[in-house]
Amino acid sequence: MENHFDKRLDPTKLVLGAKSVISLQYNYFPEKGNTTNSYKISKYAYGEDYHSIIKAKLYELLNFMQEQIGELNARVFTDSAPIMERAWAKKSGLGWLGKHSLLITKQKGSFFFLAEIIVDLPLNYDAEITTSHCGNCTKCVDACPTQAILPNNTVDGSKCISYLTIELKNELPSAFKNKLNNWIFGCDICQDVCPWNRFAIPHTEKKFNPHSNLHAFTKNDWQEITEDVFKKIFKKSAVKRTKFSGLKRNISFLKKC
Ligand code: B12
Ligand code: SF4
Ligand code: SF4
Repeated sequence: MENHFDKRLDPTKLVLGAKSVISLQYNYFPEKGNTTNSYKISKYAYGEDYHSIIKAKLYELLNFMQEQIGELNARVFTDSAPIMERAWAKKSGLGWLGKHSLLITKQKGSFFFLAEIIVDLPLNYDAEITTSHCGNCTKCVDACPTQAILPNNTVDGSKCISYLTIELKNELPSAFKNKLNNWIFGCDICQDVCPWNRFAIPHTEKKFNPHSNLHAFTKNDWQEITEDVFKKIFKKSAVKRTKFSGLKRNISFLKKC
C-alpha cells in the first residue's frame, strides 16, 4: 500500500494530461449463495476472474467514446493500479462509504466492483454524495468476527479475513482461531448483514456463475480437494490468487479450530 503513493494521489501520474476520472460499477451479486454448514468463498470469486471480464467491457466503452469523439489518451483500471477507487467513486456521485469502508448505493447495495477510465477529456461532472445513509446502524461493525472495522469508516487490513485468507503468505496467526467463521477465501460478513444489500439484484454476467460443483462441496470435499480438482473448479477464477497451497492452509486452519 505504501508503494506508488504519489500515483495514488495524482491520476495525471498514471495518464499524462488526465482531466477526468470516469467511475463505474459492475454487479457481482449472485442468485445463490454458499451452502450452509460448508466452507465459504466470497461471492466475488464464484465465477471467472473479474479483472479480465471488466477490462474487456471498459475497452468496449473506451472504443465507443473514441468512435464518437476521436482519439483520446486514456487508460482503464479495475483493482489493478494505485488508484483510490472508493474515494473517486464517492467523488463521482456513485454512492457513500459505509462504516465497513466499502461504497454503497441506495439502489443496489454494495456487491459490485469498482472500475475507472482515466482520460484527457474534460467532462460535465456529477456532484459528490456527501451524506452517509448509515445513520445509527452498526451492524457491520458488530458482526465482524475479528473486530477489523475501526472508527471513521476504515478497516484494519491485517485483521480482515479477506487479507488473512487471500493475501497473507505466512501461517495464519493463532489469534484468529475460531474467528474465521468457515471462510476459506475472502469474507462477505460485513456486506451480508448490511440492510442496504436487501436491494441487491442478481447479476446477469454468465461468466460470474460458479462451476456446477462449487456449491455442492461439503466440508469433507474441501478437506480432500486435490490440486487437479482445484485446477478444474477454479480454472479461470480469482481464487487462484491464493494458490492451491493457500486454500489448503486455510482449510487446515479451520479444521483445527
Ligand atoms: C487493499 C484493498 C483491500 C485490503 C484492505 C481493505 C481496506 N478497507 O482498506 C483487504 C485485503 C483487507 C481488502 C478486502 C476487501 N476488499 Co478490497 N481493495 C483493496 C484495494 C486494492 C486498495 C484499497 C486502498 O487503496 N486503500 C487505501 C486508502 C488510502 O484509499 P481508498 O480505499 O481509496 O479510500 C480512502 C481514502 O481514499 C480516504 N481519502 C479520501 N480522500 C483522501 C485524500 C487523501 C490525501 C488521502 C491520503 C486519503 C483520502 O478515504 C477513503 C475511505 O477511507 C481496493 C482497490 C483500489 N485500488 O482502490 C480494493 C477494493 C476496495 N476492495 C474491494 C472488495 C470487494 C473487497 C472485499 C469485499 C473482498 C472480499 N469479499 O473478501 C473485502 C472487504 C473488506 C472491507 N470491509 O473493506 C472493492 C470494493 C468495492 C466497493 N463496493 O466499495 C475494491 C474497490 C476493489 C474493486 N475494484 O472493486 N481490500
Ligand atoms: S470482510 Fe469480514 S473480516 Fe473483513 S471487515 Fe468485513 S466482516 Fe470483517
Ligand atoms: S451495515 Fe449499517 S453501518 Fe454498516 S455499512 Fe451497512 S448501513 Fe452502514
